[in-house]
Amino acid sequence: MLTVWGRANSINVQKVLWTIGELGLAHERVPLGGSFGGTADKSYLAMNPNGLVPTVRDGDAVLWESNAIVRYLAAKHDTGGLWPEDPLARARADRWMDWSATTLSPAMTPVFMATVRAPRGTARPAGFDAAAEKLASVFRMVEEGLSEADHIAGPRLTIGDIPIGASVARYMRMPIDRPTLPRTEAYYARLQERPAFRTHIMIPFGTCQEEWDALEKQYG
Ligand SMILES: N[C@@H](CCC(=O)N[C@@H](CS)C(=O)NCC(=O)O)C(=O)O
Repeated sequence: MLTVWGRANSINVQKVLWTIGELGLAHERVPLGGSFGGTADKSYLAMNPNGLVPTVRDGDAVLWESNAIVRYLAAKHDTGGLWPEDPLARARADRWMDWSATTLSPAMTPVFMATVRAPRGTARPAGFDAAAEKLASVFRMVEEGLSEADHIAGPRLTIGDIPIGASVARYMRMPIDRPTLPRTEAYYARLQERPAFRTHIMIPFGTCQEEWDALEKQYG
């Protein structure tokens, strides 16, 4: 049985839960982080010295870093599927995971924090428009990346789609202006046909403690 530590509305936790859902693995989840706290507890830091979520335990093995966890689960349970066997096919999927961590996520976080996580009524910070434009340019790359196939690294779902698909769902639901991205919108619709994506990714963001608590009750 896998154990996942992390709140349901964290994108990095969601990537792991979506993967677990795609693979049909039994698991339990301990809500942690955000308004649930617990990330600075000694016992948690002993498992994850970053004090961030998610953390996963599989038997005696403890892992942190969401993309590494996704890769591990896919390689262990779905070689030839989520985990492409061919090295080049795998690198094509893998690069989107790395790109997501190094380029997409840093561009998305400030915009997400300003539009979704900031308390209601908070003015948009200086530099917001430039940050939103930077984010749009990042998603134009995703749009281009989807020009040859239905998924980010080929015709079917791979590890590469996990961070990209989760991020697309965030971007499409943020209250901001977006460029027209027809391929990305079709991709987003395609992902929503997947039960595991609907269960773990298509949940409300939650804007305050009460909503986060309700989310945990509903989706926990
Ligand atoms: N690179 C890490 C980043 C983890 C991360 O930043 N997690 C955020 C949530 S998305 C977190 O723990 N924030 C503090 C909190 O939720 O208390 C990963 O991919 O696992």
